[in-house]
Amino acid sequence: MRPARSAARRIGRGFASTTPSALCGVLAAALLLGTADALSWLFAPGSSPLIALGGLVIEQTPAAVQDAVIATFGTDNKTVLLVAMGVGGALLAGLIGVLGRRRRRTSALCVAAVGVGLVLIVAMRPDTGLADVVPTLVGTVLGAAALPMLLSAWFRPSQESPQHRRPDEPQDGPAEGIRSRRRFLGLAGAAAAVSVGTLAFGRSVASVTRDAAEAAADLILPRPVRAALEIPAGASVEVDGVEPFITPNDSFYRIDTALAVPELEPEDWSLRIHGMVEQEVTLDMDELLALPHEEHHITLTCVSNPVGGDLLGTATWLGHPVRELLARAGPLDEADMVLSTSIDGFTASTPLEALTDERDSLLAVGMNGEPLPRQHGYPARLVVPGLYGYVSATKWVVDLEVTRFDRAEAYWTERGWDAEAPVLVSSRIDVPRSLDAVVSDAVVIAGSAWAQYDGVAEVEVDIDGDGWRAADLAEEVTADTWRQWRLDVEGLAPGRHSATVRAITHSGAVQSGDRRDPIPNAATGHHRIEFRVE
Ligand SMILES: Nc1nc2c(c(=O)[nH]1)N[C@H]1C(S)=C(S)[C@@H](COP(=O)(O)O)O[C@H]1N2
Ligand SMILES: [Mo]
Repeated sequence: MRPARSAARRIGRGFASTTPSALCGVLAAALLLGTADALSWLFAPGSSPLIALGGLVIEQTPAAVQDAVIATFGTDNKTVLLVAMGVGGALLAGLIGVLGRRRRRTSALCVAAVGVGLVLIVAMRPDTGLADVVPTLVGTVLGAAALPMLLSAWFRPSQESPQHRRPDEPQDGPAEGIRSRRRFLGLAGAAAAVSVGTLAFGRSVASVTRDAAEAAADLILPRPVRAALEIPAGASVEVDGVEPFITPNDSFYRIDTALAVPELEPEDWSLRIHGMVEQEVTLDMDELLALPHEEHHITLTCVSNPVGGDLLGTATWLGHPVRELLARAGPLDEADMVLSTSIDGFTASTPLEALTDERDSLLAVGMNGEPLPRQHGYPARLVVPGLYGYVSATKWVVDLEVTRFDRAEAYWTERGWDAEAPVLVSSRIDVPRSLDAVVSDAVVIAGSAWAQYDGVAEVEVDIDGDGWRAADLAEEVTADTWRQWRLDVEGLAPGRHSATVRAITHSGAVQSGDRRDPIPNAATGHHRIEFRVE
């Protein structure tokens, strides 16, 4: 036999026996996770190992990687995480399956070890009791038991028995081989059906409970003592393709570390204000809603927004001024920071001053006339004009600790981001879209600019590197909101052109053109697009 052919045959045989054993591993893992997921949704809400593992991965992923994922995939970052987890999990499970071809017992132990790891991860989550680990334990027992059975059905009863056959050789000639394959197909089919079925069941129970909870979310918003300014028609430049001034709730960007949105009911909510204060204050939802509420238009921005990106939006927020809440507690003179904590453990460090000065920092319960959507912090969150979300906009907020920057650190600060992060002036071109062909010699270039708390005073556009020209600005609603702008250009010759934008604030800060990554305190650089005139 020629060596090349025998090598090819060996590889072929290797493949033929590796693929089914890897498949056995994947099936056992699916059985483990599917059962655990479904049981958890039925009996111990929030204890799914998938959610716990995802949470851990999010927490442990280096900030630079997270940021790259957020910058590239924006709000889809959670899907990317799930796909990555799926691929990683399938690889590991496949490896365990391949190992199990020769060592059934060891592979079952590996599944059990992975299961115990998952149990520990579930147990590490805040607020877990004994009942929360049961679903994962049950799944683990099933998965560990299923793997050797599947392998035995495909190959032959056991490698650990004293017969000296090649492992992939059926036991008693072709007839036994076929029976064994049938047994395998039956078992594998059952395992696949059970895992897909339970997983789908678990997910649908999850969505039914969520819908029910959403329907039951009957927080009645208080009438504001101070309503938001009416948005003047002049706040829009009336150009198709420019993002509307108010971002609807269902298209508002969402960024957080929560894989499963916390389900916090108003009757279970309370806020504790403590730390360096004269007196601790605790407030439940009825008490909060009875306090005077104000409505303000505020643009919220994510520090991870890349140049030209869309991780920002403007809403009309309804809330009680944080300034007044803090005044009840009486912060001590030495304090300079408030560490806010969410029900899921996320923390943000906000300069005390930004919460006590005259700006409209809110403990918000309403967003665009509705209770906060669950994804955006139901039943209460912070909104602070002029600071990036990660240092101020804690959703599902339940705790405010008055402290000092040299005493406490927040979630993202521990991961390399700046402890303080005021919003940098920035601007974006929405129209034309990059590489659009414009069929006219009267070109409209338009977009938005923002510099919350300072406010946008000027926007300038540079066409083809010919120098900055002043754009027409829409009416300013407040210094805390973004501002639309447009520039009408005539007489551009057919062919390729570029446009670059920059903004200048009321206090004279000019948007920097230096290209810089978002970490540690926001990207800088001018948004530039290219388009064709035809
Ligand atoms: N509990 C909690 N609050 C959070 C976060 C989080 O991960 N967890 N992320 C912050 C970040 S980084 C941003 S940009 C804003 C985004 O708010 P949104 O999702 O309502 O747009 O929420 C902030 N509040
Ligand atoms: Mo963010």
